[in-house]
Amino acid sequence: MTGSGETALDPGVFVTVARRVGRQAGEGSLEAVRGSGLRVGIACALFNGGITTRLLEGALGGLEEAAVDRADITVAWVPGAFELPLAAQRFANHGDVDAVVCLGAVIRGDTSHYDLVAGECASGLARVALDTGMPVVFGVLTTENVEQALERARDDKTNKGREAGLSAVQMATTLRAIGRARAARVPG
Ligand code: INI
Repeated sequence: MTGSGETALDPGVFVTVARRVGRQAGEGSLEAVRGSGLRVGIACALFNGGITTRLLEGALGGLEEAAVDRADITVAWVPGAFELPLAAQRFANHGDVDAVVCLGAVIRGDTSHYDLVAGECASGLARVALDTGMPVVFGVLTTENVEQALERARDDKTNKGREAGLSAVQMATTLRAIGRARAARVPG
């Protein structure tokens, strides 16, 4: 999930870093994140719905693994990936959530304006996250063909929706931990 071979994370790094810093914020593994009490919004594109609903299955599975209560999860359907940033912005400003997961599938073989849809979606989601301070996770597949998209939406631990769900919990808890570290430095 976080790489393979030479790019994979060595879990021992957290021990060696701990010896050299005052504090670390956030879990060192997506598998270890815990999200009970967190509220999560999921925006899911209907375009290429055969793929995006597999991502949604993965995301819901990931949130369940992380112990997020189903009552704390809201799913919002949007027409396509282009609309995901606006839904994410609404969740961030008015959705009463701690993190937003955005799910979509933009497939180059199927569209001449692939770059436009994928690019606007990615930059829009990044903008929402930075403008609002809300963790917004990019669970959008951008692939050359349907086969590649299906490969990333399999019913197993490699599902990119699962990774997006766990990443949302990771970011929400890490940002909270950074906030706590800052608060701890304030006298009184
Ligand atoms: N939306 C997607 O989510 N994936 C695509 O591959 C795609 N293609 O092929 O164009 C797509 N287009 C729709 C777009 O996201 C908007 O919903 C539509 O343009 C209305 O604004």
